[in-house]
Amino acid sequence: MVQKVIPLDVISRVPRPSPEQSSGGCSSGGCSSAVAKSPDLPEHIREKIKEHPCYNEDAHHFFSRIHVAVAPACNIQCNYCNRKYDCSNESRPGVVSERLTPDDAVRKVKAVAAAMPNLSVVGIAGPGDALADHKRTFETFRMLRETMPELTLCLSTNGLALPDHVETIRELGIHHVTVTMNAIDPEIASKIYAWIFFGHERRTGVEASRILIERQLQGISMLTEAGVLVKVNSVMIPGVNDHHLEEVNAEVKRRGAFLHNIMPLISDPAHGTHFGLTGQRGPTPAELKELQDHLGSDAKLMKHCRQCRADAVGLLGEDKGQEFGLDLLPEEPQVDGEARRAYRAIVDREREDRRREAADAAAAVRQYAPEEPILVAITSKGGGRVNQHFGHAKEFQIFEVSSNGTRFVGHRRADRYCRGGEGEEDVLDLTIAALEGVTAILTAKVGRCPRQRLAEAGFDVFDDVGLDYIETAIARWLVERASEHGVAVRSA
Ligand code: CLF
Ligand code: SF4
Repeated sequence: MVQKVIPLDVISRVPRPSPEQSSGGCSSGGCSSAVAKSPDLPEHIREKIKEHPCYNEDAHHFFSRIHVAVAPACNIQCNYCNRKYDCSNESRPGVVSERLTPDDAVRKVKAVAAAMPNLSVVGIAGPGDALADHKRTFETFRMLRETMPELTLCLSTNGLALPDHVETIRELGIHHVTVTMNAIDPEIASKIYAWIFFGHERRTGVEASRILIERQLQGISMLTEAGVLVKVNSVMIPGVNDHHLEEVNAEVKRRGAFLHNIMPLISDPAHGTHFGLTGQRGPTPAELKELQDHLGSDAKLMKHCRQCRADAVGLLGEDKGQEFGLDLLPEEPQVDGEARRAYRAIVDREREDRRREAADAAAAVRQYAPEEPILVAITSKGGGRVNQHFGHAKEFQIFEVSSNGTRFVGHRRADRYCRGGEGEEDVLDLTIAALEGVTAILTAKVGRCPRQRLAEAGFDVFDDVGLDYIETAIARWLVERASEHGVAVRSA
């Protein structure tokens, strides 16, 4: 019963014609990751990232990942982590609901693949370090490789043990490895790490940081030489390493890293971390964007990371983990290969369709967008479309729009405004604050009350988008704005 399991709510829409103004002309003004879209990307790498939601921004609209929490131990102590919480490398702080044995992990992956044909990647990202107890990690990957070879395997590590395991990573066909690296200067790193456990002893201070950095850099070089795609995650910590991340970016690129993901420090005293308890703040969205803009388009930056939990399930930004607790899983989940193939065929058509519409939309953007960039917030539950109601959004995708084109620049978290049919006014205040600097909100639908409050706060709210692709919706809004407000039309 293919139709029952394909997540049509993600990819379906109300068909409507393109606006007359947006047809004709062509540009690369689409919103996908610049790295994934590079024409220089060899075909075998393009194939490796086609369905990886983290390595390819375009893929994250369509494909899901599951993290299996089989790795509770850690061999270092980061000042932004409390062991009672998820690994901050790859997750937002919050307890992992269940720690899994390798057998449990395989059963859970099968159950998720049976229910979600868009599942493409299995990651091990904690809740500790995936290589601190490498046996559990590799046993899980080995069993998955045998039982579900179509899934992409992905590993995340702090890098301390990495050089010892590159050969096994290569043997197991793990093509994607993330190394969290916050500094290449041991003095700076010593402000981020309390200790490391190496050579059968605990080490601290600059010496510990020097060892960690050497091992991280060595591991990155070994992986890239072995043909593994490496993503480097760095936590941006204002006043500690923010001005140093440009050097980190240059060094990891020199060693062949495919992507660099700069994530904001999450620092809440309630999480009990060293940074949280000592008042170290995280960067604002504007500070993060300023750094990303400063690094420029050659920096190979990932901008769509959601800092997910170590037991996350689903599209990036959503978490269906609660639906797949061990006690809810069938003993023998049956994966429907036909449903998986059918979903991919639909996605191929959708991607082609979106590419075409984005090219049309780019002409309208060139014509109607202001020269100075503005920020537009989108509500989406996947498929690259504006297909989520404002009241259901827990995050907004942010696009920068100017006469030069449209580009994805990140996301802002919010809380759900609509609860049980009622709007939460306090939540709306927080959302308004989170969307600071944004000009317009494009959404599938918004109620009368929140629309009014948002308008009073200065946002242009537009919900006449008919579940359009994001690029088309932005073009439609620009055209509408031009006709309503008499914005000057520039020649294309
Ligand atoms: Fe997981 Fe990480 Fe693999 Fe992705 S997450 S192990 S690379 S499959 Fe992705 Fe989550 Fe960001 Fe990580 S959004 S925290 S970058
Ligand atoms: Fe925590 Fe991960 Fe750092 Fe270990 S590597 S201390 S689990 S954030």
